[in-house]
Amino acid sequence: MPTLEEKLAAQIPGLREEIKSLLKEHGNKVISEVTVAQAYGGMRGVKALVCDTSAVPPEKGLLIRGIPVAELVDRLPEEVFYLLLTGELPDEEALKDLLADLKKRRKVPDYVWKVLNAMPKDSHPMCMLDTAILTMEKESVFRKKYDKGIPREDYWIPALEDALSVIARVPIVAAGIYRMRFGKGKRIPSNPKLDMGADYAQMLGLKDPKGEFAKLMRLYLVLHSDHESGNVSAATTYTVGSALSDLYYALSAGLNGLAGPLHGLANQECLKFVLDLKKHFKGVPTDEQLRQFSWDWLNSGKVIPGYGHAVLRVTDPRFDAFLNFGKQYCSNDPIFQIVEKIFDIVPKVLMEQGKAKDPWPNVDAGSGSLLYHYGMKEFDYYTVLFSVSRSLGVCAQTVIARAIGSPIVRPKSVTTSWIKKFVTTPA
Ligand code: HAX
Repeated sequence: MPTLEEKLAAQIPGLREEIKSLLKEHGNKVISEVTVAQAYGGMRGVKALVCDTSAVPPEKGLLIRGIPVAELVDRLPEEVFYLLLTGELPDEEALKDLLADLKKRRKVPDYVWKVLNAMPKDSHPMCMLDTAILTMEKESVFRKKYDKGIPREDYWIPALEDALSVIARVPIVAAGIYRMRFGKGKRIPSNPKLDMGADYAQMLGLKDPKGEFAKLMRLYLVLHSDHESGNVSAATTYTVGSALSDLYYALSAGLNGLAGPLHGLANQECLKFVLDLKKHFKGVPTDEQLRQFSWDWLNSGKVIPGYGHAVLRVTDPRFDAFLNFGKQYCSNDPIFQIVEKIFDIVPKVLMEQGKAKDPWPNVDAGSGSLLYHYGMKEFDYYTVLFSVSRSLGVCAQTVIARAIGSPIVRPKSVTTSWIKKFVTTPA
């Protein structure tokens, strides 16, 4: 049975060959054009990146290596990481190997805790996480090998080393931040008997008598793991990595992007919206009350958090997965009931308003209510959970980028006066 590294070593030459011949035969084919609106508009819709780990067809939502995410909801995050990297789900033995390898790497250097302890007590947990990851940069095997002059075709090997170590360490750091930042008491050590999701859940230290929170953590880590490579966190990780900055630099940078309210931070804003509703109406609002509240919210110039997406044009299947979890485990919780009601009413309001291209819920619309249900009430922490999961996808993407020798990212910018001249010059 080949190890993960051996498996990749066997796949990579074929992948390189495939890309080489595509470039040789079709390198000049145009796959996208850029309009003036797109140049000013966040490059929305411009096809200028290649991502093989996952795809997001607007009418289907997330496919990980071609598999709809709805079919992966009962898998372990480790299985999904293997899938992201290799394109195949691991068999029993490969999974056993990967679990054992990751468990061996569950060690966070002591200096990380010292740095975190020295930070202001009111630092945002995302700032703490990104600082901790960056602080560990000196552990990078990639940088050490690069400094020694490793050949370019072997870059992916130390990148894989870094990826595995990062993935093993990030949940420990993230759980430590939760306990430290929110006064939850001493850190809880990692339990080598547990898989990543269950271990993360127990290190957070929330009561979980029925093991439901551990299940939620596994699901959470699977659902947020990857979403193509054009989103802010993945594109940033990719860009920084393309300069051959190692994974600690690249991941920390990418997760800084996840900390923004239009990206990962939206999940905390969503729950705030739900709780505001509950407070305002002293419980679950009626349909009409919610409709009016949503209109007032929109008319005051705010966006409805958790709704809309830059790519999707259907209900996010990741939202569906959280909704199904909620229906199974916490259907009596009024907070969850409000999430269900918002799903009934808000898309109609957004369609009536006619601005949002996608009136449907995205991944963030429901997850916070589930976390709240299990006692995680510190909104500021929610994006850290997202980050632990997103690390799986962007680490896999980075290994592949090094394997196929992705060059430094360097698109061309133009000035507004260049555009003015261009659009007024007769063709
Ligand atoms: N509520 C109100 N208005 C919305 C809206 C919403 N949920 N979603 C989009 N719109 C508005 C936009 O603000 C924009 O208005 P202006 O023309 O006045 O600027 C218009 O509809 C067109 O926007 P769009 O093309 O449909 O959306 P974008 O691709 O520009 O933006 C966003 C996509 C996700 C940022 C956007 O839908 C939004 O702000 N949603 C709410 C925040 C949110 O849920 N973010 C999480 C996204 C998922 C994610 O990445 N998680 O990490």
